[in-house]
Amino acid sequence: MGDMNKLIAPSDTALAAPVVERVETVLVDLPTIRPHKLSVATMNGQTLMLVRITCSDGVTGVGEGTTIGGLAYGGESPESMRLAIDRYVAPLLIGQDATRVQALMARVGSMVKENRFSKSAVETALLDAHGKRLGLPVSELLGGRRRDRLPVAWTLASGDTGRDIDEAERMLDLRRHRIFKLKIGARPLSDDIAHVAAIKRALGERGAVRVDVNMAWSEADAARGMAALADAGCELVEQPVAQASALGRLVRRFPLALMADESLTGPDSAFEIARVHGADVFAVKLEQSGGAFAALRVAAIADAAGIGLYGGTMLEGAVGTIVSAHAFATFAQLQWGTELFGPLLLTEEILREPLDYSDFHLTVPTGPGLGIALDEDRVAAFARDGFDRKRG
Ligand code: MUC
Ligand code: MG
Repeated sequence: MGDMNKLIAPSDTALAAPVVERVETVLVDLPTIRPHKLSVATMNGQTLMLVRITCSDGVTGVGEGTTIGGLAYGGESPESMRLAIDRYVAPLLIGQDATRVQALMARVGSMVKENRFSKSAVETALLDAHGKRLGLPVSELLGGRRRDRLPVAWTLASGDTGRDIDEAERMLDLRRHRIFKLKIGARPLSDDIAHVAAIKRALGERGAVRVDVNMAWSEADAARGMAALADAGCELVEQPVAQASALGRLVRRFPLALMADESLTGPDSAFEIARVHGADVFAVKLEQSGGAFAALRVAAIADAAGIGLYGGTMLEGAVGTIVSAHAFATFAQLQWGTELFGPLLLTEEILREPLDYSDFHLTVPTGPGLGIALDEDRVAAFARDGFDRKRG
């Protein structure tokens, strides 16, 4: 009888769910392969804010937050993410059931407003840990993958037309990218149009050309610019203006697609844009959405509204890129491919096994969790201070 009781009533320890034990953050500064020029900033490097979560069952998970040009792109910076997580998010996680990722993120959401990038990083670490615990890739935790490989665009942003053409030719030769996104908006409109037209002329049918203005144009500039871009053979313009209402007035007036990026800040804004059909395409970004689950909701809204989908990037390193890949692999539609090239813009490899970019695609890892392993020595070599630093 005693033995029987043991079988049906295992010890408390065996029943107890693993809890979050430790949350650590680190800033990792990595150089870019060349200056990356956007209308909002010129990047010579990227800072990865990495978060590592250790659970009571010994499982760890890693997440990442990045921004573009510090605070030039949005309201969070790598430093502010670290502070938000160390000071406000970590105490909400410690001691909580690590297997209930959505419930845990809802708890964080109720106590921490905004800070979508920080939340995305933390959610990634929880998903990585839980996937490892269950022996499942993150894509399976997000509903199940529909594809194993994702088309990846490359961004031409050297600031020089000839150099951009050479770079595009190299990418075509390598069979790494055949979709090119050009960063424009910093120069006079006519210079930008000449730049785009020259690149499209050089590539012809071998490469698709799209542009990202990062909100730099007025509505009047955008109307002139979009007409000229369409004539130059550009197939899509991303966020030419800041206001979502102006996007809505520009959409479908010109024979090229209009994509929302900065205006998309999660499911609420996605619903608002979809309600007025204010874009042809959504650039879904996990960080901007507030995490992978929120990004799935943005994608579902787009699907319901007949809006196309594109897998965007915040120029993340390997960790942020791969959680995005897991999420995009589950999307019902991914009509415009992705731009998950972030790790390729960095000079340094921080993974034990590099990601597989080949034949114009990124392969989504199949191992448990994110399916990648950090090279801790490389991370330590580029860390401003280590994961294990003591803070006052
Ligand atoms: C953005 O605005 O889309 C994506 C590619 C790139 O070069 O910058 C990012 C940000
Ligand atoms: Mg953009």
